[in-house]
Amino acid sequence: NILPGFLDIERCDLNISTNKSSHHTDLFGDDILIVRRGQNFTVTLHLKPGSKEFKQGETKFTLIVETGPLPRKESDTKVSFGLSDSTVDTDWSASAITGPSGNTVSVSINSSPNSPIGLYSLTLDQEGQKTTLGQFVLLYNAWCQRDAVYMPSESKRKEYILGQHGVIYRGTYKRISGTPWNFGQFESGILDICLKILDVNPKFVSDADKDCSGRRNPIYVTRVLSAMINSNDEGGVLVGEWYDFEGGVHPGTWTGSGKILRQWAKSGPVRFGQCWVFAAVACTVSRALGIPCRVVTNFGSAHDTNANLVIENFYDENGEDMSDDSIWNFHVWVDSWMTRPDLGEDFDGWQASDPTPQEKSEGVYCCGPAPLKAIKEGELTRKYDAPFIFAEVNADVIDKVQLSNGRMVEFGGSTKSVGRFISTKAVGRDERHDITHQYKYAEGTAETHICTHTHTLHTYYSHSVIGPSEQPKKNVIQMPISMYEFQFCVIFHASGLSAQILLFLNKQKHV
Ligand SMILES: [Ca+2]
Ligand SMILES: [Ca+2]
Ligand SMILES: [Ca+2]
Repeated sequence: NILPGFLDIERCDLNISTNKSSHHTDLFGDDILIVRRGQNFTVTLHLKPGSKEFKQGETKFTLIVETGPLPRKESDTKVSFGLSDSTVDTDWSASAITGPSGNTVSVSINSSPNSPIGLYSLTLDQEGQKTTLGQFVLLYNAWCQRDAVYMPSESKRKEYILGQHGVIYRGTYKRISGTPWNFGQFESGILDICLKILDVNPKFVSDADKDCSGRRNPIYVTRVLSAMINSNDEGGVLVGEWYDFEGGVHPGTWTGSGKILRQWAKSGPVRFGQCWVFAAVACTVSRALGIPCRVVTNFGSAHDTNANLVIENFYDENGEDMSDDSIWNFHVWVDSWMTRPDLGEDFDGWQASDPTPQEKSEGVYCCGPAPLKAIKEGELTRKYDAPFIFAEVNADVIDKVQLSNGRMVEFGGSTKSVGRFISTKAVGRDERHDITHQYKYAEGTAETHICTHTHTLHTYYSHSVIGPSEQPKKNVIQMPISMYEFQFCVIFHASGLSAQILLFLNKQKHV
């Protein structure tokens, strides 16, 4: 019941199909408006007979968009904006013209390229008289230059956001085999389940306002997903199992993500997953939400259990393996594409995150996102979990035997066996694309020596000789590598490595 003198709206047409096709969301099977942020979409208001006419430049109204259970202006989860002559690219804005038939108004709306993603309601406000226009889902926009996930190549966007068919590499480095995977991110109902994953994450449960506001940031959402795809801690999507598959499905029998996500939404954690299943489901959810994502396989992948960046194989005198550290034939995770304003533009681009539950990070089974550039350069203080991922692709291996008198004797090792043939599906083709060089310098080159030294120093400094309690290890890793490049290479080839380096560092600290 609109008072005279205001627009009396019979219905609002969200122009779902035309908006979806211009926002690259037409592949979604859902009959709901799905748009990407930082880009215009148009809705049509149909006025009741006898309504006041819309006159451009004269008629005024405000639009209100709201997301989450506690929409707040301060959190950018509630935004009100009036009509302008034209929309702007940088913020929520709207303009309107009279439609061709006279009793319609065509309203063009632009969202902020930094808005939280999620389900929104759209309301029209005429001096406090509110009319609900409808709902829409807002996603990240790799086509928008102002968006943190902007990806300049159309062929890459087609692969990493719109691609539903994947190839996942497994096996050993000597015999790599690719298996097809159906990501299914556009299957009807999947987007809704992806939003549900965000809505049951513990950060949302404990502070919904902060969590919804945080959804503007793909770094935040990627980290949440790396926790939510495994069932540890919070009842996330998949239960990991490597030995006994009683009461569930062998991880090797899955061929796509859709069935897994639907089963989780219906009845909770799905039994069972292993690394490639966790990664493939994470890729589905990331692509559905609009974050460019790829599944990555690392052969000879280290699992460093004590964060010393070295894989120590301990044996007793009878040859029994006593190690906690391990090296997998292969391990699978995901890379997601985004800027890193928290770290600086040197770290923009691919970010590794790993949803397989291996080690806790900040008290939760999650890992990443860590910039590939930080992993390659050995910048291991960069958030999140760079040391763990560095070790997966570039840990040194040391073989030791414990003698009956308790003494440890080193008898072998390798600096080259961990992290080989890092693989993902090629863009637009069913071929293996080797991305090892994006994670590490070629084994044996000078750059590797520098990186290796960064972590070798860290290792000895924090664990073997001095001990972390006496000297904070960050003093070491924060040293600019370039300043010591030459000295490191010299020492590397000398004997008595650890003692000499420590001596050198101690001198430096007192300069
Ligand atoms: Ca979890
Ligand atoms: Ca270790
Ligand atoms: Ca190496």
